[in-house]
Amino acid sequence: MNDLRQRFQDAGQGHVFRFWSDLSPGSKEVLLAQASQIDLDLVALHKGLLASGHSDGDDTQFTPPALFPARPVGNQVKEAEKAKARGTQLLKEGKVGYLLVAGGQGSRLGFDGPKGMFPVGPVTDISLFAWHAARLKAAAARHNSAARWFVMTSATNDTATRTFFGEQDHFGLPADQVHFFSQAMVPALDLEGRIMMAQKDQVFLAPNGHGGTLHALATSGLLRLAMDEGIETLSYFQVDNPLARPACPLFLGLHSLASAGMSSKVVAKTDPHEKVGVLGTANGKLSCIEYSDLPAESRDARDDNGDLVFRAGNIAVHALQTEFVDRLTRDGFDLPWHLARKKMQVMGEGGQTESQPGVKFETFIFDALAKSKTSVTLEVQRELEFSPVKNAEGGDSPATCRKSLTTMFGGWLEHADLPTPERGADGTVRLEIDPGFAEDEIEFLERLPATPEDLGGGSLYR
Ligand code: UD2
Repeated sequence: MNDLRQRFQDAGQGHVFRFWSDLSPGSKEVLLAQASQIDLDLVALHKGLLASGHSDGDDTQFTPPALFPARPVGNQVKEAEKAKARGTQLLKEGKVGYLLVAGGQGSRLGFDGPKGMFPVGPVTDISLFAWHAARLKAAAARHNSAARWFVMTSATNDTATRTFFGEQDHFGLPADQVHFFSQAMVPALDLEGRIMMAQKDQVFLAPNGHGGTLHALATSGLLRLAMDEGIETLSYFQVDNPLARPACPLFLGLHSLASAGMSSKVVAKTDPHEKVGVLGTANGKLSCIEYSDLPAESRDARDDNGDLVFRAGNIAVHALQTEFVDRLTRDGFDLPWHLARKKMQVMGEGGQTESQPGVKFETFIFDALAKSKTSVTLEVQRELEFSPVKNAEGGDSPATCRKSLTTMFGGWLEHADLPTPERGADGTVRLEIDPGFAEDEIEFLERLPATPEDLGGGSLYR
C-alpha cells in the first residue's frame, strides 16, 4: 500500500488518497484495488497532452479519399456485381463476424441504461439490441451460416447489457455465439491534470473511446477465438444506428477484393456546416477529420458537379481484417489520444458531489485506418443506412430515427403497390417491417407473398 501511495505521490496524484484516514477497511480495499489498476505512465502522457493543449496526432494537410459511389456507373457496375458475389461467398463460408460497439455512456440521450436497450421499433418498441440481433439472425439464415457476434461493453454497462441479453434469451441467437467483452477505463483529469475522484474511495473513470475496441478484443482472447473459428473479417457497427447493415455483401466484397485491412462506409455530407467528421487524409494518413479541424476553405470547397469535396461523412461502419487487428495489437501500436473537455459530476474538495470541468481521454477506431495499406471508402445512401439515436430531441433523436425507419419502409410498400397505414392522431405514420423479414427493399419484394391478401392475417404487415 505504501509503495502504491508513494508512486501516486511521485506522479503528482497523491490527492487520490487524501481521505484515506476516513475510509472504512472495505472502502480502503476498493480504492487500493482500483488504484493498482491505473497506468500512471498513461496518466502522465494525458497530463502532458492537456498541458500542450493538443490532441495526440493533430495534423493540418487534408485531401479527400477516393470514393466508391452509392450509384455506380460504367465499370463500377461490374465491379459492384463482382464484389457482391465475393461478399456473399464470405458470408456463406462463415468468414465474417460482427463487432458491435456499445460501451458508450449515452449521456446525451438521457436514457438510464445501456443505449442498446433503448426502444426503437416504431410499432413494436423493440430495443436497438433486439433490432440488430434480428438482422444478424436473418443474415445467418439467408447465408446458411452462424451469426458470431462480439459485443463491446464498458464497466458502466457491462452487467446490465449481459443481463438484458440473458432475459431476452439472446433474441433467439445461440448464446454461445454471442460474446461480450469490456473496454478499458481511464481516469478523467481536472484542468490542472489531477485525477478526478467520483467518491472518497473511487477514482472517476471513463471508457477509453471506441478505439479501445481493438485492444480489448485482443486482451479478452476473443480475437484469437474469432481467428481460430475462421473469421477473417469483422463487420464493425455502432449500437445507436438501427439502419446499419452489418451483413452487406457489397461492402464486404469491395473490402475483400481490395485486400484492405480496414474499410469504411460513408454518407454524402451536403451541408458544409453539418457537424459530422469526414474521411480524408491528414498529412498523408487516412482518418476521420473532425468538422472543427477542417479549415473553412476545405469545408466549403465543391467539385465540378457542385458536390462538397470533403463529403465523406463518417457513419462509423467499418470492415476490419482479423489479421490486421492482430498485427496492430501485437506490435504495441497505440492509437492517438483525443481530449474531450466536459463538465462532470465528481467529488469536490470537501467530499461533496458537484459539477466540475474536466477532460476525458479517448482513442477513436478510425485512427486505425492510417495503418491499413489499402482501404475502401464506400458511399451509401443516408436514408437507407444511417439514422442514429444520439440526442433526446432535435436531430439524431428517437423521433428522427423512427421517421427514417417509417419513411424507408413506406417506400418499400409503395414500390410493392401496397397501401401505407393511415396517419395516427399525432399526425405520424407508425410502420415497421420486421428487420428479420428483409434486409433491404430487394429482399422485401422477393419475399412478399403473391398478393396482399396472402400476408398472413396482418402478421407481417402491421
Ligand atoms: C461518432 C463519430 C462521428 C460519426 C458518428 C456516427 C467519433 C469521435 N465521432 O460520433 O464522426 O461517425 O459517430 O454515428 O467517434 N462507444 C464505445 N465506447 C466509447 C465511446 C463510444 O463503445 O468509449 C460507442 C458508443 O456506444 C456508440 C459509438 O461508440 O455506439 C459512438 O459513440 P458516440 O455517440 O460518442 O459518437 P459520436 O456521436 O460522438
